[in-house]
Amino acid sequence: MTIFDTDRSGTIGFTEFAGLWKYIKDWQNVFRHFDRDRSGSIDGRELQEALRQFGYNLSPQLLTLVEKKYDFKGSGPKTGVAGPPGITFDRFVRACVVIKQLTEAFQKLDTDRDGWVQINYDQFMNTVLSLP
Ligand SMILES: [Ca+2]
Ligand SMILES: [Ca+2]
Repeated sequence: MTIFDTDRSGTIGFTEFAGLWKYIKDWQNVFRHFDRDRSGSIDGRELQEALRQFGYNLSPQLLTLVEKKYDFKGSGPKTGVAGPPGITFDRFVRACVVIKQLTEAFQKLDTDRDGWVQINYDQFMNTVLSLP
């Protein structure tokens, strides 16, 4: 919840709660917007369209990886719960937030903006572990 705790007080106050509520409402609108077939979940094509509009040009392989990682079926057979195929609302939000944070982490390292970074083990671990 650290992203909503804007004053870093460790708790979520009323204004932060209002911000969180608006944030969720916004995400619900985003989710509904990209759920073109109104299935209640985001499939591969819908995901591609959403990420493209957010400005993330992921390769087809990466899109498949994201889809697999956040697809309900990807949660493993041990849950035994049947859900709609595709990415549900909370997973969609998580996927978008993670892609945003990873992209920003990369861009911070790619200071000359050529799409390449050279980092050592320390920097790699530091980058990955600083992500929430
Ligand atoms: Ca859908
Ligand atoms: Ca670079």
